[in-house]
Order: sequence, then structure tokens, then C-alpha cells
Amino acid sequence: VEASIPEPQREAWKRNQTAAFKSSDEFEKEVVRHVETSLARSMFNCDEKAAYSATSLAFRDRLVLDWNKTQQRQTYRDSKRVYYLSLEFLMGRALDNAMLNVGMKDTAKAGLADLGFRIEDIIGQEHDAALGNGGLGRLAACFLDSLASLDFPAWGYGLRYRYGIFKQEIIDGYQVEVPDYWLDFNPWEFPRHDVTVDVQFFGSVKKVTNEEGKSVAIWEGGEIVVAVAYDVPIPGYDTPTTNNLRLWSSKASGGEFDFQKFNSGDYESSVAEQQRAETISNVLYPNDNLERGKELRLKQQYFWVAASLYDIVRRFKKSKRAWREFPEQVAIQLNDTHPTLAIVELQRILIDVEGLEWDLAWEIVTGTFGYTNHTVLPEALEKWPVGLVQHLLPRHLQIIYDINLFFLQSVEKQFPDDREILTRVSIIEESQPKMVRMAHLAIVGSHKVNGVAELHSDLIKTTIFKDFVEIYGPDRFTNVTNGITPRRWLHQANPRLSELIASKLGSHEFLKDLSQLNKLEVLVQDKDFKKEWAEIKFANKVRLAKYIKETTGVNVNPSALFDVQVKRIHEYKRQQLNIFGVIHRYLTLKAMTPAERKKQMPRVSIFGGKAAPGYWMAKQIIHLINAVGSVVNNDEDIGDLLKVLFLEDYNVSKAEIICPASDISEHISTAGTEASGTSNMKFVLNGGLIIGTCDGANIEITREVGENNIFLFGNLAEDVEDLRHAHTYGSHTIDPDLAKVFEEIQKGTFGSVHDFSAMIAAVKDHGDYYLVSDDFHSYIETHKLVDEAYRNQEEWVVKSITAVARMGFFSSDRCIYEYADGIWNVEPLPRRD
Ligand code: OX2
Repeated sequence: VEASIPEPQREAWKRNQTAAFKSSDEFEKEVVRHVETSLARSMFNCDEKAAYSATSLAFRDRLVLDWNKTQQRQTYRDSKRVYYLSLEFLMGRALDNAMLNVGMKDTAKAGLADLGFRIEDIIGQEHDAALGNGGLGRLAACFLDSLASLDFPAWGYGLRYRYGIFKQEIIDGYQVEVPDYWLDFNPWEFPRHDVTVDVQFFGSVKKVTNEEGKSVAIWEGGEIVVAVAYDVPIPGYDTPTTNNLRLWSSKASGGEFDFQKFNSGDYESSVAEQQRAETISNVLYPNDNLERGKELRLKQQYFWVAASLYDIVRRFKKSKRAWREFPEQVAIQLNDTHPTLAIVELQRILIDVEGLEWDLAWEIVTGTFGYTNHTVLPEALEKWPVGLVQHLLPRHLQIIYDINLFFLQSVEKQFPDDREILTRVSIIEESQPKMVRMAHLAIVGSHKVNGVAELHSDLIKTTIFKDFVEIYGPDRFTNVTNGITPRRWLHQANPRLSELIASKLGSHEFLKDLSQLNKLEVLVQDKDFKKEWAEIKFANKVRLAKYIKETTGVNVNPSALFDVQVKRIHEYKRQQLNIFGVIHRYLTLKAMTPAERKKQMPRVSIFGGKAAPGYWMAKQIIHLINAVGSVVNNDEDIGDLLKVLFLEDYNVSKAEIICPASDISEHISTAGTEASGTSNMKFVLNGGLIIGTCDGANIEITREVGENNIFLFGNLAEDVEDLRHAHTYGSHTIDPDLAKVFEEIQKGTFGSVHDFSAMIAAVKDHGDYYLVSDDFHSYIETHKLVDEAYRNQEEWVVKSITAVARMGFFSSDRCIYEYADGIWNVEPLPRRD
């Protein structure tokens, strides 16, 4: 391309190239220019919001320059790219991240101060990009940060929801959901009105014979919805590499669809059509680890997958390579089963549109895809009714049936005497109604399947996907233990700790190579270092205490032990166990004499997290936490000894305040239910310790930090099945301390006896599926150990430093190297300029 531009023009372009600001003076100039031109304001009406907007635009300009160059180089070098397909990207705020990743935060701070603003206030103006529910979406965001920071040619593909996860308000102790309209001003996206894809739905399939006498399928009729690309630049840390996150937005196709309706002169119904098209990317489904099988959700999935694949294939075709080279150029990772239709869509494009033979096409497909499983919970495994798929995507259903046929034929050959296995592994579940099992389709269509922590990856091989290990052998299955980006979760969230570490290690290199944290371990006996370490934790607790005061009105003592559980509310995550434990603590304190009470360790129990709007039990748990808080926090016998808080609307930017301020955090899922967990890593990386079960990544955290630096309790995954069986078929006695807690709730101490009865019944009468009673004693005893350990502040700080020093393994950079090596076969492409 470059060669085709005449020399004089090229010179003119080069002469006028935009330069990125380098000093705070230049930055200020950019801000003022954006205030005066982009925003059409002036110094007299530049409020903090406007200053945020102008600052973001100044940084956006910088990112775009790097982003253009990165994309040019990737195109020019034509190297293999990774495409990360995720229905959720829980990005949080972008400005602080951009400033830190390009290394210009101090410059911006000075510049903003000159103009009369405090940088924290400006950062605080930004609305979180909350296009995700919890861990799955945040993992995708951490992976994008690592991919860019490590110079991998990689794109994310997702949906541009108009409404992200709802805003949570707590009214009279109950969760109330408020829509999260976040797009009123979003400087971080570039609408690409020229990058569109027509996505087809419904219609029918016709088989015709082509000129070569081959029977081909033609999918015709139905309706078209247009996908419009919105691009979000993803800056790497300390590298010019800036990758792309492409989010699709839906809009009606201008009159090309359903002519009859349009021509009947029915304007209203044509507008309705338009709204129907826009509905597709309207709202994020607010369920975490739960699939509800709604038609609109399936539409979202196909819309996003079809647009993304069209884009990927279009890019590949520009290179004019042979089709069999596709998997050498393209790696597509499926973040859970949500994008599984991509497997079918690529097969469809290759055979129906490009005319390839089935076998070659299928080889290309399986060579391209990798599938990450994030859960074994049955209620989260996606299945779609065959009838719905037939209606919405008739050609895809045929291809699914063909994929299944060839797959089952090969299984039959392999296991000629085993009829049962065919039923078990079939992509189609022979139920009423028949269902398409998306996980089975994802396994059959991928060359690698991975779990997200060791225990989880073992569990999928021995339980839900056992038969597939028999069929494909163990090599198709692998583990990539999750990680988090230390840029956001240490450097951004806890700047003082990051600077202290940098000062001891001599540079900020640990932010790119987290294993270097291990060099801190020799300092655990350094008095000044320990003192500073403890001071930083205290300052972070003071900051959180201030936030608690502002948002709840409750005063908490920053010297108390801060005990935090923030994550989605779910019975398997067992916030109910935590709040029952809190009630037990309250009753124990109440039964003491004032003299005895004085000897107790003060606690602040902090909860936060959203319940899916339709998850009644989770909402009752929130209600109970708030009800306990209003009793305990106002009990004069108790005072500072116990405070119970529920922090409203937990999200990424709040996590950045909360994680650095915990002494202990709770990761207490029933063993075998939490695939990995990632907030456990965030808390430990910020010098907090963990109380947790032997579940998910807790196990590997224990391996790394050592058993002395974590508080484990509860039954093991291998015993869960037997215990559940015993509850149902044997006698089921409730832990006596827990029984007392239940009595107190039923006496009405916390009001709403009727509301809370279902939570109690789940344990007492309905088989205690989550083993709350089985684990209660060990939970309470372990909390006593926590209190004891916290008394010895010297030792506690040693534990805290030791744990941080050993957390290097949990960087998402390590994950990305493992995916790149073991699944994608891609190399970094550093920029040289
Ligand atoms: C979550 C898992 O529940 C969590 O354990 C894991 O850490 C996270 O994904 C990232 O891998 N929806 N959310 C998850 O799984 C599903 C399904």
C-alpha cells in the first residue's frame, strides 16, 4: 500500500503526523483544546465531568496513534492472531488504566493540577464499563490486558450492550435493580459505521444441485439484522502495542428485510421491526452461573458469533492464502459455551459459501477452536431446545445434526458394544423436548478443552466430560489456572504498595514479570519494611472506612479486623454460611460479660455483590445480611466489636477500593463448586489473607503461599457426594451451634421471620445441598484461629508479606503464555519503533 503513494504526498503525510503529548504542558494543551473544541466549553463551565471527558479524549488520541501502528504492523507481518470470543468483558474504568499503561499518570496529574483539578476526582467521574456479571467477564478483561502487555496480536470480540449489568440499590434491606445506561458519553469507543455485517435469522433451507452436480444447501428468506462494529483500544503496559476489542451493536437493515410488512404501509410495525433488531444488543443477561434458555439470548449469541466470524474470515481472505492454512493464521478461543455456534458457523461458511469438502472444512474448524469451561454446575450448562434452533437457524441445525452423526459413527466404531455411551455423549439430548448440548458441541469442535484451575480441570475429566476423555484421550483436555493482571489489581488499585515493592526491587519490572515478587521474601524480617507494609494496609482500611461512612453512615474502626466477602450472591458461594457465622459471633458476644467482651478482637464483616434479579434465595440472603446489620450495628453492648455492612452495587471500581483494604477475605464455596475464583488472588496480592475451602484456585494458592499463610476449613470435594447422599437417605442432624443461630432468626431477632424461613429450610429440611451445616463447626473454629493470629500483628504482617512474595504464579500473563504455548500456538509480535 505504502509503495503506491507518490513520494511528495507521502512526505506531506509524514510531515503532518500527529505527535503524542510528551510533557504536562503538552498534555494541558490537549485538554484545553478538547474542552474548547470537542466539548465546546470553556474554563468557565468546565466541571469535573468535562475535565474527565477532555482528559480521556487526550489519552484516547494517544492510544489511537499506537493502535493504528499496531494494527498496521500486524497486518503487514501477517502473523497468526488470537481471537478471544466472550459475551462478557467486565472492563471497569479505562482512564486510570490508560494513564498507567502508557506511563503518563504523573504527567496527567501535574497537568490537571495546573488546570485546577485533582486527578482522583477526575478518575472518579468515569462510569464503569460493566459488560459482564462476575469472574468470567473480568477474566476476559484481564486477558486483554495481558495479551496487549505481552505484545500478542489479539482481538477481543463481544457485544456492545446498551445496558450493562444493572445497578444495585438497597432499599429497606432489599436489592432493587436499576438499569445501567452507560453510553451517554463514552470516549473509549470508535463507532465504525463502515464496518458492518448482515446477520441472517429464520428462513428456510433449500437443497439444489450446482453446475458440478454437487448438492448444496441454500439458506434463504427470514430477516437480516445489521451488526455495526465499535472498536475499543486496549493499551498494553509499558509497550506501544495497543490491541483491539471489537463490540457489535445491532440495528435494523434499511428496508431490505420483510418487504411485505414495509410495503403494506404499516409504518408503526416497521418501526417495531427496527426496535426488535436493536433489542438484540440491548441488554446483558444478568445471570452468573445460570442459563435460562431465553430466545433473545440465543439470538444475541448467533448475532455476535456470525458478525465476528465474518470479520475474521474477511481478514484471512485478504491474505490470499489457501484455506488449509486457516488454523495457522487464526486461533479462536471460546469463553465458555456462549460462542459455541461459531463452530457451526465456520463449518457453514466453509462448506456452503466457500464450497469446501466437509472433511477438510471440519479439519480447519477443529484446528481453529479452543474451548474454556468455567463451571460444572448443572444449572449453568447451556442447552437449547432443538425446535428453537430449527426456527432461528435452520441451516445450523442441519449442520449440528451432521456433526453429531459423524461424531457418533466414530464413537460407535471405537466402542461397538456400548450403546449407552452414544446416548451420553450425543450432542442431541433425547429428552422432551430434545436439546442441543452446547458443551458437547464445543468439545467435539475444538482441539483443546481447558478448565480454569487444577481441581476444576480434574473434575471435568472425571465427571461431566468423562466419556470424552475415553473417546479423545486425555490430551484434548488441559488446565490453565486463572490469573489476574497485576497492573490493575496491584499497581492501579494499591499504588502505595506497588511503589513500596518497586522501591525494594529496584524497578517496576515485577509488574511485567510477577515472579519477581519472590525477592520480597528476604525482607520479611526487615523492621522498617514491615512497618511501612502495615501502614499501607492501614491507610487502605482508612480509605475504605471513609467510603463506608459516606455510603452507609456506619462508623467502623479501621483497627478492627476487616473481613470481606464480595462476589456474586449465590448459594454455592455460601454467603449464607458467612452471615450465619456472623450471627453466631453476635450471640457469643452477647452472652459474654462486659469484661470478657473487652478481650475480643473487633471485627468488621463486609459483604457486597449482586443477586440475579430472578434468584429469589440469593435476594433473601442479601436481605438477611442487611437485617443482621441493622440489629448488630445499633446494639450498644456490641459497639466496635462487630459491625456488619452490605456495600451497595459492588463493581470493578469498588473492588479496587475494597481489595487493598481487607485483612481476611472469604472464599468459602462448597468444595468442588467454584471452578477457580479470581478475587481470592486479588485479595492475597494486596496483602490480605484468605479463609477458604479446598476449592478452585484456593488449593493452588495454598500450594504457593504455604499452609501457614492461609486459613482452610471444611469438607473436601471428594466427600461431597457421600455427604449429600447421607442427608437425603440417612439421618441429618444440624450442627448445634447452627441450630441456635436458626432459633434466633426464628425468634424474630432480625425481623422478617417468614422471609428467612426458606434459607433455614434449605439446610434443615431440603437436604442441605451446599453442606452449610457440615462445614459450620470447622468454619467457626477457623475464624477463632483467624482472631488469634490477628492478635499477633508482627506475625500477621510476616504472613501477609510472605503470601504476596509467593503470588507470582497468579498473573494473567502466565495464563496467556500457557494458552499461547499449549492451545493457540502464537508468538508475540513486539513493535519496533
Ligand atoms: C466463573 C466461575 O464461577 C469462577 O469460578 C471462575 O473463576 C470464573 O468464571 C473465571 O474462570 N460463569 N462464571 C463463571 O463460570 C461461569 C459459567
